[in-house]
Amino acid sequence: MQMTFRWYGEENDTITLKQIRQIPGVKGVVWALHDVPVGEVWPVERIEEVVNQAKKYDLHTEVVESVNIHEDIKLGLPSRDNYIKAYKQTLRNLSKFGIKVVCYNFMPVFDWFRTDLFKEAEDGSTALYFDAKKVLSLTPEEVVKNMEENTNGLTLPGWEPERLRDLTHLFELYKHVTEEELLENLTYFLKEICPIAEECGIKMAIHPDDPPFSIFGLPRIVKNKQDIQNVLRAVESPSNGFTFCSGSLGGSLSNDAIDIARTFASQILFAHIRNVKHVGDGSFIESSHLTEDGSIPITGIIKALFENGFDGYIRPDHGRHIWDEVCRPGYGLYDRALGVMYLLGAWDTNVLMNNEFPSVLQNAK
Ligand code: DNO
Repeated sequence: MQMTFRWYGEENDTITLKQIRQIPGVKGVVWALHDVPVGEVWPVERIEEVVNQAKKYDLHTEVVESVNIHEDIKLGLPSRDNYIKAYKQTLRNLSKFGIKVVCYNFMPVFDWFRTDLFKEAEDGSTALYFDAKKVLSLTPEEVVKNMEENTNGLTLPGWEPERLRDLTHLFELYKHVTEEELLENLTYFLKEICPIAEECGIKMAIHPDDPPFSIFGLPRIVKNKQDIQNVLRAVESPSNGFTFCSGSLGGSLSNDAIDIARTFASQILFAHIRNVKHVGDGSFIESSHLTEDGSIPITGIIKALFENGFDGYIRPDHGRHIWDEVCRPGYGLYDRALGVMYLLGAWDTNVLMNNEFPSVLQNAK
């Protein structure tokens, strides 16, 4: 297991590499060229720039989150082949710098979404919130406005303005796309991409849908255990893997996150760990990582990953906004750093229970 931390880049984050370097146990940053429009090739010089910046702080850049997928690929339009060609070139460019895992998702139109980005919690902190009732009363345009206008002036991952410019048209295009067809389009993409990824030594790690159910009637195909199974079986390749996201899967109480972690441990390339607290009627708030603070058994998940030989990258996922920090929604320093320590503590406990020595003790021996 290797601890990482998401970073949005020198120009675009409130958090510095120096700060990340000082969080115990963090070995690398999870990054992306967020300003390259979806579907365009990531330029070698830009990749090199980020890799060198991180290197100065002894942090690796082996995990990219995300190289986003153009809607034409998800829709299976004839123009998809050009976008797939560009995607392959991006993988080739990334491989020049030792990138090992590329996280991506296949959610139509929206990436993750919430109804509130700074919902006040009982302890006075704020956090991302999904109000199930409110969703029913909002139009897609209102959802986008809500998200885009409440970001502290910072960009949101997966919310590329060029993609969301013409929602009506996009919704029209998806009107007749069934879940089966969406899976076929994903399979087409993976069949094209996996051989190149294999050549490049890169593994593709699909991220679950967040939240893990259909919204506004859009098809969703990575919602639960069966869906994950379908995607992993769609193309047999060591480069076809999975990003386990406890918070996304945990958006539905019918998902058993421990069982999913146990079942797919060897194909989990990357784990995003966070907790959410369900408050009834399908609504949930993102809580601290601590198991007792939410509805997701975080320590049970870590145990399941440990016992089933998980050997991938891991990162604390969204945190709350605490101690008056002004930051990108969900991506502050303090609560995520607390999350790192909790996750490493839980992992080391498993190591000890297994009668081995955590790395820290080994250093001291
Ligand atoms: C939000 C993130 C998502 C995630 C992508 C992965 O904070 O969890 O944007 O990075 O869905 O492709």
